[in-house]
Amino acid sequence: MKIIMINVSGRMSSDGSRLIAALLKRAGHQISTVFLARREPLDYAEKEFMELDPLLREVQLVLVAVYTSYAVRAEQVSNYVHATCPGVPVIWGGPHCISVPELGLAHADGVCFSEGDVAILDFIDRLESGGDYQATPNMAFNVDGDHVVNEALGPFHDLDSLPFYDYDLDGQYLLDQHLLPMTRELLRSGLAGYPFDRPILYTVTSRGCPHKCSYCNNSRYIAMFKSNAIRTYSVPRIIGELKYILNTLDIFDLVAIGDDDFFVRPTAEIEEFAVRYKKEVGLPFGIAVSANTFRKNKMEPLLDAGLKLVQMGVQTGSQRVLDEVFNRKISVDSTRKAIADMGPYIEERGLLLLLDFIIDNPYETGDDIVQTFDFILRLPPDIRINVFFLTFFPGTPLFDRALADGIVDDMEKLSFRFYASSGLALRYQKNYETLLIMLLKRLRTRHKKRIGALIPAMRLLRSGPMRAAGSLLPTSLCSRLGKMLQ
Ligand code: B12
Ligand code: SF4
Repeated sequence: MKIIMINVSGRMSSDGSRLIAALLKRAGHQISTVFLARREPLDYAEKEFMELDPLLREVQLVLVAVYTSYAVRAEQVSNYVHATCPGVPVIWGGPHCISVPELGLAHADGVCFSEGDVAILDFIDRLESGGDYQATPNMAFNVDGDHVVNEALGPFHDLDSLPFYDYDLDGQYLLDQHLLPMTRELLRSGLAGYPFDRPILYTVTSRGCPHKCSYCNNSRYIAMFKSNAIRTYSVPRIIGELKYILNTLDIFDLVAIGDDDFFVRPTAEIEEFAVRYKKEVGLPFGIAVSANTFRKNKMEPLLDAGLKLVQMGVQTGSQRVLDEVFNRKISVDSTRKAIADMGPYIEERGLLLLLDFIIDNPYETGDDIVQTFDFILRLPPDIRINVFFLTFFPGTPLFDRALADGIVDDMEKLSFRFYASSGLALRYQKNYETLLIMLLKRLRTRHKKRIGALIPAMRLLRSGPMRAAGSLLPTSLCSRLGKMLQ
């Protein structure tokens, strides 16, 4: 079958859509992939979609890979396909469809609401053979306005059986004003990103997570299967894939392992990975870890193998918010301890430690926010911080809570804002304490060397009298200042 995969997320992702494309190729289908990979503006003009016409003319199936933040774009391109290619099914998949299948069904003929590895092949087999494709497990369909939601298959376990991500540039395109055949140069600049601004090869070597954070998409798997079973790729499979991609495309400067928590693996496996990675891959690499699973004996072999970046979620300095709002069973104290344990590696081994925080959370009090400020204030200057804005992703328990509390509207597209800073204003916490965090983040980023000298002034700013005075600032001014500080 001739298929087009349209990935609407603002980057040339290395996610499930490349895997689905690889699975389809292995099954003998012809698939081209178009990345709508510009970050902003979100909207695409009809003139731009018209560039897809030569590809669309040939295909029998259109797949759209959707993240919630880009759902508007998926809607636009799906409307265009429906209008120009009547009868060609448009099927959505990806995190947004796992979050809220019913939202996808308003614009697509069908959605894949769980893992797609088995479902997509099953669906196409049924479609080609004239079978009942609308009964495909893991998928839901729009049948004359009614939603047919089929059974969910259990978690997919045999990760090693999956093909490598599709990095064959032949048949891949970038759509940004014009349809451009993908080249090494386009991919290289598209994949150059934070924090090093160098091209990063993202990979994911596991699925599942032991936690149940209320703001995370993982909650959908928990709702379906009661837990989000951890499954890992074997070390030979990981190394095999990295070698394959890096040998095919020598454009990457760094490998980033996107697993929610690389340290869910046993120490022996991490040691095996470190030895083989150093010998057979050798590029500097990054991982994400959690304070709960952090162990020095897991770090050290990896540092020896070229580990240069560790990302860890702190989210808030308030234990109350972790417990009562985020349902995140990771204590502030254990997070502090893991950070302290990693401290020496920063100077001795050139490690960049990147900590994630979430601000603009309407469920935080001024005192909660100040606890986050204090947490950041105590961090050594060499630690980099990311300050994200809380996004209520539909399908998560926190979204449901915010909906019940009237904080978000059911379909409000702005609720799905980008959680990284992107010129968006503060929405919920237009107050002095939040401005303090934003100011501190800015000073740490721009005046790293002088941050030590600025700490007494920052302490003064967070003192009771200053907070009392700050509480008199009008929200409109806080909002404007917040924008300036981004
Ligand atoms: C690693 C990671 C990143 C990395 C790398 C992403 C990448 N791989 O390119 C970085 C840091 C760059 C990143 C960035 C972002 N991320 Co991120 N990321 C992840 C993480 C931890 C793993 C993603 C992954 O590769 N999973 C493994 C693959 C196999 O799973 P998958 O992509 O879901 O694919 C399966 C199914 O969805 C389905 N499928 C996927 N695509 C399609 C398409 C079709 C047509 C079909 C039928 C099926 C199908 O089949 C696949 C195989 O079973 C997830 C959390 C998670 N555990 O999934 C968050 C997650 C996906 N990220 C999220 C977000 C919000 C983002 C950002 C939008 C943040 C931002 N605002 O900037 C950006 C944008 C990403 C983008 N691609 O544009 C959210 C998405 C929530 C949502 N409802 O959309 C998640 C779920 C985390 C969360 N908060 O809950 N991310
Ligand atoms: S630890 Fe990360 S991936 Fe796991 S549930 Fe929490 S936010 Fe989601």
